[in-house]
Amino acid sequence: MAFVNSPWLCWIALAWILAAPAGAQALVFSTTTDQPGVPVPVYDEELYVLDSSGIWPVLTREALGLMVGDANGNGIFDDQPLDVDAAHASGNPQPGAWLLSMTADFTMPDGTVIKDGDIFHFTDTGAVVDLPEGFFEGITGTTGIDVDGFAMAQNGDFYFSFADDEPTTNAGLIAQNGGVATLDEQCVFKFVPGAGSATIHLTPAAVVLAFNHAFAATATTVVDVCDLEIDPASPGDLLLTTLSTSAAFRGKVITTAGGGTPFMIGGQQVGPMAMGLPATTSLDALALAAGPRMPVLRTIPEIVSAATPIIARAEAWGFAAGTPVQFVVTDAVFPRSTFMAYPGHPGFASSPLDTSNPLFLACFTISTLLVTADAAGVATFSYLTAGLPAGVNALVQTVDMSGGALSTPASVAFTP
Ligand SMILES: [Ca+2]
Ligand SMILES: [Ca+2]
Ligand SMILES: [Ca+2]
Ligand SMILES: [Ca+2]
Repeated sequence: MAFVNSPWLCWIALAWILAAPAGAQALVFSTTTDQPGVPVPVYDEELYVLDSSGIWPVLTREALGLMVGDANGNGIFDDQPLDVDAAHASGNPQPGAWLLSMTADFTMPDGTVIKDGDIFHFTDTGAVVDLPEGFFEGITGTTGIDVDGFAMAQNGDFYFSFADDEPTTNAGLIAQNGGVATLDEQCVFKFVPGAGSATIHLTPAAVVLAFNHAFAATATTVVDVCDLEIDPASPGDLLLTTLSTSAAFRGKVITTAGGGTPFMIGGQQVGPMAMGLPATTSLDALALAAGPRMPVLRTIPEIVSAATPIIARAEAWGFAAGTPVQFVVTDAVFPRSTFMAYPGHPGFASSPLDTSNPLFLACFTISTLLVTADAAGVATFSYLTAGLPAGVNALVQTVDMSGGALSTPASVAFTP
């Protein structure tokens, strides 16, 4: 067919891709443990999106380190929370695009403590708790909980799950729980704003039944529901994933639609195989994509030691082949660089780089910092670390000089 090589077809396809509604065929996830990846692992504190062309980072370890800041004061942005265990698109611009919950408490440089039961988002200058742990305790009659699943419907109703079995004093929940005062970690709760307490939306038995129905299995437990999301194709239903280690369920995602059905992306069942991850991978965060794929910057490695000189590199992915990509570097500002919004730019429309630093503008005059993206859409800046001064921490971000898209930011620290 002659049409195949027509340049017009490329433009038609591109227009179709750009017009596709965000998240229509994409699902954001996090893994429960680090998994192998190239050129860097898939870290459990990161968010990735799965779409019909594979997986892609949407919250990188490097950017997360900058969003938290240097909490322990060692001059390195290495204070990422241990593990993201719940996520939901916030509708806010970066760096606050995700409502998050973590598996462990952590402290921001300004002293703000984010608890494992909090739902929070990052801001230009720090982090804000949207729904505190105490709120979830109040609506469920519990204490010391860890939220491991969270989703919000269009009408503001929200759904959540706990990371552990939790004793409750709430008479309504005990009644819904068959008279049992311990709420199982497999429970999915629902809260309607304005109500006095949450209700059990899915009992453990209902969750197990849905997974058994989806995979023609006869399990008696799925261990723990570890995140949930509104089914984009059936908004009255939920997507669910569990900590089950059974081969039938591990790392899989179902929708409760139809009594329990495998959730599909690009004609494939969502799970470790579709993600190109080991079959032993479990997922602990599900969210709908907040926008199209954005360019991603990785510093490899993030920490460079002067004692062992290497050829280090910064790699920016996700550009069209042949795109001129400008690397921009400024000194880090401690303990946390303030993010500045660049709403006119596609991609990660925010930057922690210090525009008052003379390096910012100087970068645009250094020819080696302007790199053409290769056939795979990757722009790489490599450098020999021998002789570089220790104690310096550089923030790096790239910009597509033809389309203006900004990549995610990253840092690289030079230690003795
Ligand atoms: Ca995780
Ligand atoms: Ca640090
Ligand atoms: Ca949590
Ligand atoms: Ca749970």
